[in-house]
Amino acid sequence: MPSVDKLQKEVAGLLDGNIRSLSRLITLIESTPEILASIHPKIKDAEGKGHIIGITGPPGAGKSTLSSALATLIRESGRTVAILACDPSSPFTGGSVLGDRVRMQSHYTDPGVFIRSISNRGSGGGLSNSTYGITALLDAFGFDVILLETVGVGQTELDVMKTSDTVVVVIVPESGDSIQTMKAGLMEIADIFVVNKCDRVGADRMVRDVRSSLQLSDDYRGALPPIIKTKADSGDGISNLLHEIDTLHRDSVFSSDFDVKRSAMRLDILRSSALTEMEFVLDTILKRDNPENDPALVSLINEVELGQKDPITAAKALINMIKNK
Ligand SMILES: Nc1nc2c(ncn2[C@@H]2O[C@H](COP(=O)(O)OP(=O)(O)OP(=O)(O)O)[C@@H](O)[C@H]2O)c(=O)[nH]1
Ligand SMILES: [Mg+2]
Repeated sequence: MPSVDKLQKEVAGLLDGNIRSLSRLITLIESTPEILASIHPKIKDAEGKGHIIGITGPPGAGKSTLSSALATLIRESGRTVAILACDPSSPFTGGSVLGDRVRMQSHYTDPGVFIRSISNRGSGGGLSNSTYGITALLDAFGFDVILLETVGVGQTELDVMKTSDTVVVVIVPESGDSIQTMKAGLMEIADIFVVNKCDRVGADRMVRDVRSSLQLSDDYRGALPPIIKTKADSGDGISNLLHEIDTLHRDSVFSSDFDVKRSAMRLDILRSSALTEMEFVLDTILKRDNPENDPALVSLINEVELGQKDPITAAKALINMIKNK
């Protein structure tokens, strides 16, 4: 843990536009997400101006290529952009690091583009907690757009995507099973679908498949989310994609959906963080030799272990004990 003085100095640096302070604070949050408690009060007034765009989809779908191409157009429109890749196997940390260096190379000398990767060090909620904190830093620093890239469709990725204002789900013509995968949760959170690698056969069929799945889904009684074809490595379709992203965002800010969504997002993160915390508390007190357990708790645990009390009833008693502590 850094000293309070050092932390305050870095936060002041961040608010002053010092990129090194930003980088150091990101490193601190990545290793110790709890540090956000001391940082947040100082940055909260600077937050809420950046547009957070989540980009997710199966491995190798072209998410990094797409992020890089989007970043180029975002810069051309005069805005600054941060790209945060959230995954251990992601470009900047994983196997495709070389390829990604090449893809992102054009941005390295541009101070208006910030690129960083973070990995899932902790367990259960670790990545989404640190992503939330880091996104808050990038937002407070003043980036106009923050691109969050995650790979896959697991719970962690879904949690990370929930910290975004606009979610883009990227699939490719050959990912035949991705429609199935989307049903596992991605479909509900997608604001825009991208069929990338549309130079390959089957792109139009994939667009039709996505559309018919959406039409069958209960989640989209109104307008269907846009489905956009891109060829990220040549830049085809990217301006169309950015136009849709910007339009959705503008409408959402205009109709105040944006604030509603951000509030819901914060409550959602509160819930998942509280669950993680609760699990930690339970794991601690259910250690039978925990010296801090009071006698009533010790005997409750013993009774369950010996089969004298049913675990379901005991769980309610246990929660009451925690509540009354
Ligand atoms: N043919 C074709 N190849 C593409 C296209 N877009 C990206 N690629 C290639 O697809 C490969 C994977 O691209 P990435 O951008 O690394 O994909 P990713 O989804 O970020 O990959 P992970 O982060 O490893 O999941 C690279 O070789 C890209 O050059 C496209 O539109 N068409
Ligand atoms: Mg990638």
